[in-house]
Amino acid sequence: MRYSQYFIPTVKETPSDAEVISHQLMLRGGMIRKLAAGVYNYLPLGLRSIRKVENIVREEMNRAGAIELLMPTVQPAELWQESGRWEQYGKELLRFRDRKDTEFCLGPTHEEVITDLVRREVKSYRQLPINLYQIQGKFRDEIRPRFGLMRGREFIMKDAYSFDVDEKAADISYDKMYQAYRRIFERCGLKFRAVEADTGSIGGSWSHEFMVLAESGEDAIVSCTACDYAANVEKAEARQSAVSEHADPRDLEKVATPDKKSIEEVASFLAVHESSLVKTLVLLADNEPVVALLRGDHELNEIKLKNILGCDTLEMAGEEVVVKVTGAPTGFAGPVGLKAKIIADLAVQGMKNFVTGANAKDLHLKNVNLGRDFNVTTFADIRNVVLGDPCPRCESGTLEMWRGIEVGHVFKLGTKYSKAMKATYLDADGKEQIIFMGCYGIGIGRTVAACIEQNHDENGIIFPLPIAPFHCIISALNMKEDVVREASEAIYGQLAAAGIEVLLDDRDERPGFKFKDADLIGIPLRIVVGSKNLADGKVELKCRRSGEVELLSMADAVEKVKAAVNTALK
Ligand code: 9G3
Repeated sequence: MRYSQYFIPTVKETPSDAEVISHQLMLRGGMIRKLAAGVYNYLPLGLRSIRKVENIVREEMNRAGAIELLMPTVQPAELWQESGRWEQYGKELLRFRDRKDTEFCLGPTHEEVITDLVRREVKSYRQLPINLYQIQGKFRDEIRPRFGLMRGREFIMKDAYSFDVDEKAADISYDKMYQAYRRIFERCGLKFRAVEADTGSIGGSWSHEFMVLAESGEDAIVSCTACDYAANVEKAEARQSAVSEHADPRDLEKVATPDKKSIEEVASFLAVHESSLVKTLVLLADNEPVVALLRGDHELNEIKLKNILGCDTLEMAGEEVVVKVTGAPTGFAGPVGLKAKIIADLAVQGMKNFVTGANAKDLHLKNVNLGRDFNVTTFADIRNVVLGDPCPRCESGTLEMWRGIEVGHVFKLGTKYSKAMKATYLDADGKEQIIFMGCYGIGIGRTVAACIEQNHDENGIIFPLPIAPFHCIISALNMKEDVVREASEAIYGQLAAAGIEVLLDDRDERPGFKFKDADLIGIPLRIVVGSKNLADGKVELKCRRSGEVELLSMADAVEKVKAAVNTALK
């Protein structure tokens, strides 16, 4: 490809509305252009990387025995009404009516569509297992699309769905996908971790997220220093600290805490550590008040609490509900004398003589003790784990914290959709059985963006070769000079003939301008052709990642590029 006849609108200045480096570099590198909030044009360079990721995904999905198909983007509302999800989702599901006033939505995912297809076409156990996948545009009307392709509204997803005779077989399908995902992200040159994750609104029994480790990641994950346990903080288990305090219960004592509401204010006012306070949170679970107790220095994990309560909605109660439930304004709530359902975190179980609100304005209680002063409905793990917590899986490790970008998510769905939509098969005895499902997603654009988050420097992108838009760029310093033009064309022809993806920068621009563009768009290998070095029969070969520069004969430079590409793609 010749740069002068291609379309790579690079820009020098950093766009103001791009907050993360991958968004900045994809705009500056002429890879994407925004059409509307969260809706992007994939320009030629961006599309080449997108297609590379898609092809790696396709190869590994096919290798795992999955079969590619393509479902429509437009989905009839009635399928979502059958699965019960039409009412479950709000504005994030973009709905519209066709000319006959029939309701549709733009597909944010395809569980309903694929289950409808399979319930019509699969009748016998002989047709199972089957794993069908597609690579296709999705639309989710995010309230705050941002970070470029990392959180778009329209985005390309590979979504796969497995169908099995029973849970045991479904576990095998799940594991095949889990292994395929590891190969995919390894081949994309990413540093990633698979972490235990919450199944969220999708339902189902179990899920793992594939997280690319990056400081700009929106997700918080933990991993053990000793074993291979890793989890999204939403799900990471906090093991109860075995030790419980051995102090004898002291007499309950009211203490004035004028206008001291927050944990920090009360702790410092009473000159005690936050961990000897118990915070009392009032929430509404399906609009019913519920009280959560946590040690003062711990944070409530609302996803854990929601899963334990089994409620559809859970939110912090407003001031008027706090006053109604506790008799006091926010900041002075406590468990003593409360008539509400109390869920206490496991860490509260071992506490003695702690401080809580007194359910009266400007008053707290000291030396509160479980059993004597109040009772708890349920003890459960409802807190976020923190750095240094003991690992819930092994006896020796502790938890480290990371930020991650979720690029893949695999779910065990069980029979959530097959039951609701009656996707069944006849077993060997002719008995009707419910199909067991799994679903498996990869964000294609997000994978490219995450790769840039992990692979860049102050000059721009440093693409891992397998997903680089081109393998090699030839920076011809002055195509007006015959020797430079002839040498550049010769190298270009030899590389192209060898199947190397090569971009010849034949523009009439100054060398420095070309070098800046080459560094910005992150092509892994660069050959510089200039008359000075040519006089010695040499060209310059530069590796974008290491910065290493070699002076070589043209023939050696071509051989080195071919070898480097073959090694990287092996
Ligand atoms: C919706 C909207 C947004 C959604 C969903 C439905 C996320 C929804 C979860 C999944 C689960 C898996 C198959 C591929 C892998 C992920 N956001 N999810 O179901 F209507 Cl508006 O999509 N689906």
